[in-house]
Amino acid sequence: MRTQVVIVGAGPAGLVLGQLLHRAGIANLVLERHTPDHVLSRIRAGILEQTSVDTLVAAGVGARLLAEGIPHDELAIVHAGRKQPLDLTRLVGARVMAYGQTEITRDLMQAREASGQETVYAAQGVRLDDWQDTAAVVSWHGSDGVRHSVEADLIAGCDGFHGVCRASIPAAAMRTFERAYPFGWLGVMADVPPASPHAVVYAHSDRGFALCSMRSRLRSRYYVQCPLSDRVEDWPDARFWPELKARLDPETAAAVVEGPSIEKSIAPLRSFVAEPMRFGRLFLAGDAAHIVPPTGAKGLNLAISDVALLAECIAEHYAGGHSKGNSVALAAYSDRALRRVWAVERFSWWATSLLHRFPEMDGFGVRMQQAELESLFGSVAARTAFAENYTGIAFES
Ligand code: FAS
Ligand code: PHB
Repeated sequence: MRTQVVIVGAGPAGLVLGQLLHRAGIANLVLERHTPDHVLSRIRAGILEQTSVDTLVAAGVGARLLAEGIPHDELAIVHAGRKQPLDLTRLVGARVMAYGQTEITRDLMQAREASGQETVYAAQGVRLDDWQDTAAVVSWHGSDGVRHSVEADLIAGCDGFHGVCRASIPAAAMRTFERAYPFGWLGVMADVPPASPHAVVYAHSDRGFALCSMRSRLRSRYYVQCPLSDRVEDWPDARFWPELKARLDPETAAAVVEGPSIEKSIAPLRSFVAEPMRFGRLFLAGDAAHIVPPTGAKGLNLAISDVALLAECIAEHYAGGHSKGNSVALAAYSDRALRRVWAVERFSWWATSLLHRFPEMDGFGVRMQQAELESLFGSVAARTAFAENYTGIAFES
């Protein structure tokens, strides 16, 4: 088999890249280790920046998003039982869109199938046989039990944090940076009207962080900070609902509609970056290259901005008549992507440090957190800076 670009991973990064390359007339093959149903069963992100919406619309997969997505012109921050609205459109002239990552993935899968592009699901044992300067070769075991191989000009590693692509790179060729947080997020989905249908609510409380979001006007998404040692079984609904409300301001708590959880999971929080994001003919994008704690609602948005840039560099590469992996456009990808990655890592780390209760935090640290929150409540400039980062920094990468 031969193609121009092999994409490892059919999450949002891989599928958006595949769609953008297809629209640029660049042949690509997607290899995914799970089945489509398994990929769609994962509950992940829910908030899109405007630039992500624009990228999806430009990729030709924005119709349902524009019809069903719920615009949020504001968000709210709760501290010491008080709620401070941040009017995003008034502060920075931008807003975000509530639309689940699962639905984005579904739209992308349908578009890919409709355009007749090839996707190999249940590809086991994907291996990068060559990704240096001479050639790019990837192999895998198909569901037919046969080992298949494909030669390409380029490989896009869109296979997430636990994928094979970054793991294939010799440690000496890469620098990694990491911060693990001493707590996790318990996420709960329930088919009840959201407590705050027009704004994501981020709550700091002595009991720990809580977040109120949604997937539709009839489906709510909530999170509470929990110890890393907790398991889902430790959080029956009877414990979750009163604990969520205890961490909110009275108005939002009163608006919470309880109901049976339809999904419950605990995710650890981490900040991680691998540098550079390019090795020979292998280009990393999305969670394969970096992870942010979900506090800033950035993981999915950063993955989409990575592949929007990568698709632009690849299109420029081929427009210059190149087929090998050596062109100015491709050489610029990693540095351009990393400038945005680090800006988003900073905001996500800062928002996580601001809003969570750190078990080991000393009295000074607690006072610093309180002072930072008070400055958000008291300063339009502080809220403007928060809003600018939350809605997506305009970026000349
Ligand atoms: P993904 O991990 O989504 O996709 C990688 C794909 O590669 C997967 O389908 C995987 O099966 C496949 N793959 C892996 N190894 C492979 C191999 N060896 N061969 C072939 N395929 C392979 N972000 C937010 O903005 N808000 C949130 O609330 C939020 N919540 C999250 C909760 C959890 C539990 C997790 C893990 C992440 C969350 N994120 C959130 C971040 C998340 O949305 C990611 O940023 C987003 O999925 C990144 O997309 P991808 O880079 O495509 O990686
Ligand atoms: C979500 O809706 O899942 C969500 C919203 C905002 C975040 C994280 C997750 O910061």
